[in-house]
Amino acid sequence: MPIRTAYEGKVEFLQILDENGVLDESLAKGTLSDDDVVELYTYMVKCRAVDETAFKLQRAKRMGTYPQNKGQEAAAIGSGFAARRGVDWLVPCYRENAALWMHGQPMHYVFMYWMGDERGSQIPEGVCTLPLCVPIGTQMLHATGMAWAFKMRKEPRVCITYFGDGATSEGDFHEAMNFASAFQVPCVFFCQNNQWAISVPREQQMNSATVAQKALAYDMPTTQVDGNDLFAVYKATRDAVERARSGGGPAFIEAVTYRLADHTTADDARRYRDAQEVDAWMGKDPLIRLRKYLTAKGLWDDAKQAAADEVAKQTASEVVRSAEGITPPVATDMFDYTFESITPELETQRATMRTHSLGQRPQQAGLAAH
Ligand SMILES: Cc1ncc(C[n+]2csc(CCOP(=O)(O)OP(=O)(O)O)c2C)c(N)n1
Ligand SMILES: [Mg+2]
Repeated sequence: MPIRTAYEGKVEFLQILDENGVLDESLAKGTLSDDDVVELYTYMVKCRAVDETAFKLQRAKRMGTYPQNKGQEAAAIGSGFAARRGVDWLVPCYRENAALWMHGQPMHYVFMYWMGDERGSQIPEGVCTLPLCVPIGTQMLHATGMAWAFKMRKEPRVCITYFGDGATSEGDFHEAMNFASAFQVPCVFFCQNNQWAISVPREQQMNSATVAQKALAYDMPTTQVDGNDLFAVYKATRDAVERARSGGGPAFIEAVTYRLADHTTADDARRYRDAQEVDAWMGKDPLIRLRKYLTAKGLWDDAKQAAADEVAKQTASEVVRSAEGITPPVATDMFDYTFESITPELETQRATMRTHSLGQRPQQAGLAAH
């Protein structure tokens, strides 16, 4: 009996705007208008400035820790722009701030979150974004469940869930993918493959040539895009979102990008990354190529850049003012709003801010003794 092929799969790679700012006009047709690109580039400049400001705040001890989004702005902005604000839900990790802000999450909430203020996880009425998710991979299951609800309720909504390359090594990822595929829910799985999971390079993390091919196992439409190319990210995400909205089920997108900064402010990537590798990716920066493209088209010049930089600087200052201007939460809130009634041991802890078990002195926790 002849052996026949039981399954064959392939993964396509989409790039529309190359590193030199040269656009493939035929692939770009029907994607972003000139006005869109100018608006999104200006927004990208703003998001980069806010990101750099968060880094400086942490170094000045005014923020606990912060994972920079630097270098991954096209992935966040191109995908966020493909989703309908107030209709579709964004279910993030922590490296797509620009998408959340685009959908109405106040910028300073993200700062508050990283300053340790839980109120930074609030979602204003009408904003369809979930809070940042630090436990790697858990949010994909939430997104799948939400998308299942949309399907059952016959609501024309779609979820986009964001995660890193490292997250695809988690069991949660595979459970979410399998469920989404088996139930054909309207969920777009958007992987920001930034080449590193803290200090583990992608090649050590997995033996797959691409992340996108993992979706073949779940029979999901899947594609790999240049994640630093706004046009390619937008086109792939828009196609996936609109297919899901019209009942076509889930889809997978691997955005090939790079984490230009450290993993978080608690990391020093120079200890494990080659400076040449970082330099090479600096040249693929999404802001640089978009500026080149706009300049060559006569849509951008130095004066416009200076104006955009100024607006970005002002926005960053306002974000800091708002995040630091809010009255800090009271430390006893964790007792008052967690338990209906507290035990005598907790009552003592509430009064002294120390636990007997650890023999902790209040000063160690940076608190004044009662
Ligand atoms: C469940 C879980 N395991 C481990 C960690 C520790 N951790 C934090 S970030 C990270 C790497 C994530 O890499 P990736 O998914 O590629 O995202 P990136 O940080 O590169 O954007 C790990 C292992 C965690 N936060 N949650
Ligand atoms: Mg990663």
